[in-house]
Amino acid sequence: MNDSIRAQFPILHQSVNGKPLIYFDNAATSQKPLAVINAIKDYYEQYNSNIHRGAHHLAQLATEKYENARTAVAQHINASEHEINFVRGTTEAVNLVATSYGRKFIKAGDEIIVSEMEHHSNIVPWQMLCEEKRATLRVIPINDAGEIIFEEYLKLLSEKTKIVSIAYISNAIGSIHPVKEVISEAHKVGAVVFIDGAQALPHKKVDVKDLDCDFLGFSGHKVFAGTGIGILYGKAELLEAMNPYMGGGEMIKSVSFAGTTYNDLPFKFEAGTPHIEGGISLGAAINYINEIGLDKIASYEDELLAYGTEKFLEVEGLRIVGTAKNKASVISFLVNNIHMNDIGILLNEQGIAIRIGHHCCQPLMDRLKIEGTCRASFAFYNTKEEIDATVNALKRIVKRLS
Ligand code: C6P
Repeated sequence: MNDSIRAQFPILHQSVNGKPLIYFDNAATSQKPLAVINAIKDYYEQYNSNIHRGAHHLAQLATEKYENARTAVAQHINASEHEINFVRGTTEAVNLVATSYGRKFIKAGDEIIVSEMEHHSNIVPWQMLCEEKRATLRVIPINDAGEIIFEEYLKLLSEKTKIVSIAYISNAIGSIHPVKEVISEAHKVGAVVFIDGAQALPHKKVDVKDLDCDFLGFSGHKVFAGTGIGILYGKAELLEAMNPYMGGGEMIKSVSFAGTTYNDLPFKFEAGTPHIEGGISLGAAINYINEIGLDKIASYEDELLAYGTEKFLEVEGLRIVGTAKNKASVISFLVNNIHMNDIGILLNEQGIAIRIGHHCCQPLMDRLKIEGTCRASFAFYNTKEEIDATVNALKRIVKRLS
């Protein structure tokens, strides 16, 4: 990747604490290219309006752009437009399915399976559903490298299994799960599968037909779009069978005190005025990454991961947490007995942004018997020079604190 790509991201060209910013917190949220920033700006400067209801020019333009974004997302993941529901993010996507699908189809004694390394947003909604329905949450264990133990998963599956919900890529340690195999095994026992795609969409091509997942959720802000927007994909027949998540405007065909009829997909799940510029920004982001090419992005990030892994291990006492064979561009690490908070603070003093803590994966940290990690997560606009600068800073920190 070259300077012309970095030039598309204005935020990267600044100093923090007198040093050039090195942004390695992409798993938390990614930075936005000019194509996205301008799409949001254009919306407010040229055609801000509510959508789907106005008869006037601005409303028509806003509706067209918003729906074009839905089309871009549908094409990107190989779905149909009516299977693409705009939501606030991955968290809302999981909650929507747990509530709308779960309340209708889960009953006492049923089982829901998640893995030991899920983000809290892919645990808590299922726990809430299990509590309400007296169903049971079962957990796929992981090995020390941070991979799910597939044989153990197979043992958990039974005719009681109704939902399997798993991340494509772990946010905390970067493991890429064999989701296609997870899905096909779940289908053998008649369970539906939710894929948490929050960390996958920014890095790789996700084809819902090829995976045959029943649901997929992801967040716009991790895929170079604005915050507060995300996608829930669901197979049309499942979405049709589910009750609406929220009631209000847009999601109805007609309302009377005798009863209400719901709108067709996808509007049935989109009550109220949506996050219009968010949706438009997501369309712009998807078009942007497709212009670069996800294959190119993925292979460059693999290169960064391989380079970074080798370089980070040069730091005395540094241990990488999460060494799955199949990994995304995330390096979670700890250094001897230096507290992760100290590393985070001292790197920030050098203008280097990483995330520290449990990364909303406390059960994973319990399994690994650690409090948390330092996490450097790379995007395609990062460089090997930034990795070198970070490693040098880490070496200085070790010297100072050991
Ligand atoms: N992970 C991280 O720093 P929302 O907040 O709804 O956009 O995404 C939630 C979420 C769900 N699943 C996975 C795998 C995720 O990584 C995240 C968000 C961020 O790792 C913030 S905790």
